[in-house]
Amino acid sequence: MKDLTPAKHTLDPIEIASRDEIAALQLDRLKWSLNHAYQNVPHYKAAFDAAGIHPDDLTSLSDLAKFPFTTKQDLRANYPFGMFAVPRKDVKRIHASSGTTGQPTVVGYTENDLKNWGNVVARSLRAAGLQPGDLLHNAYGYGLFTGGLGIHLGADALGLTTIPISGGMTPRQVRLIEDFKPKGITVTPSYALSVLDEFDAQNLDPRASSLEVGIFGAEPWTNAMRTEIEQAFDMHAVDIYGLSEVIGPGVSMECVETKDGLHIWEDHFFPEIIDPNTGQPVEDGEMGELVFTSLTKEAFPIIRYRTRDLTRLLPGTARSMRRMEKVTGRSDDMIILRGVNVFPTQIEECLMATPGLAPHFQIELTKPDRMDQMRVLCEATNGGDSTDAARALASRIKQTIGISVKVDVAHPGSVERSQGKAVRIVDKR
Ligand code: DLL
Repeated sequence: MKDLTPAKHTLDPIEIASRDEIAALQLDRLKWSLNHAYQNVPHYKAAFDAAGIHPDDLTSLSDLAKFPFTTKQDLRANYPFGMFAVPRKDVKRIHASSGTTGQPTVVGYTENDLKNWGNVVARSLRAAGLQPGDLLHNAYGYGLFTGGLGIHLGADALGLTTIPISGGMTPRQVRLIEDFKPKGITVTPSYALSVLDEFDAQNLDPRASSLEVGIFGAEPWTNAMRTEIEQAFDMHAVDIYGLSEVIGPGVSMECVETKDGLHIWEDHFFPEIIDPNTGQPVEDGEMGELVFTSLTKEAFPIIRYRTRDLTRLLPGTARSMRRMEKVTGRSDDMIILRGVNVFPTQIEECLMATPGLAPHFQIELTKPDRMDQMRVLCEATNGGDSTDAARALASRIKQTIGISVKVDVAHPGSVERSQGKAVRIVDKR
């Protein structure tokens, strides 16, 4: 793999500014953002008033903890445009979550917001090792989902040549990678595995492809999966995180030279970690739920948004801005199996460590005889002995996570393939 470390002089100065400089900028912007939300969004005025707090009460960054949280329910209650802080005509773009778990969540962007979004995504793509003039194969879905168009904005801002292929039509993905020879690919890790299968199906060697870096996000994935993908494609694999409510992709990004967690672009998004049960902020380094406050957003300011993503904050390394550890999972995706908390990422780790198994899997939950049961459905790599592999995975899960599960190793191609975000859990209880 080539060294893709970006030259220092190409970074935004704030990426490597001192912590004091960053904190001063954050405090200024936080005051603006709280005022902007309070004055222009009835929900925030009502919520702050009910909590007996006013934007002027904030004199230090830690005062933010006195302000109320915003949840997905608040956004739903204000569907569709009730959380906008500017007149509708000043909103230049609308995106929305898929709404698979209920009413879609609608978000909006002013022209300035789109510019800032482009800049943080450009910063992210640069951190991945891309430079102006490079070719990018963008396989995140285009549409209401923020992935495709968000990456596209950043690619334009950085000066890349973008192939807006979107997700799906996997044979064509491989064909265009072969013909156009992109340097980077932006895609969910699970769909990257489908693309990888297609290379095999077409008898092509993915390691011989032009790809030098893959920028993976929109769903949890493990370091074990990183190793698998890096080896399969002979390219770097880095993590990009974001969510529609905060902006979309480009909230935080892993640097290709360190791959040690994701630097949060703290000049635009202020992070906190809270204990999900008490709502109290915890110290940096402690695990908990990630909470974000936007510092510059005009159309859709978001104050203390509970992401439900679990991670911890770590000090800066390749950049001064703090890092978040790879997301373990969403609190909604935590399975409680006979009293033990389990995340799909833990199953992924066990699976990747078991020889003879392909990286595709799905978890099925059932409740025969009023006892929760978990079945892991996965696939053998070609020619492997599936009985041995199933036994090995079940025993690894028992040893490392402490739960008994049933493992079914099926033929290659039996586990449902993802074209975007993978569905890891099928709950039949
Ligand atoms: O998934 C934005 C995005 C697009 C990020 C492309 C990265 C790349 P939503 O559809 O609103 O936005 O889903 C946001 O996806 O709260 C996390 O639970 C999960 N997620 C996003 N990135 C990561 C990641 C986009 N790198 C939700 N690791 C978030 C783990 C992630 N989970």
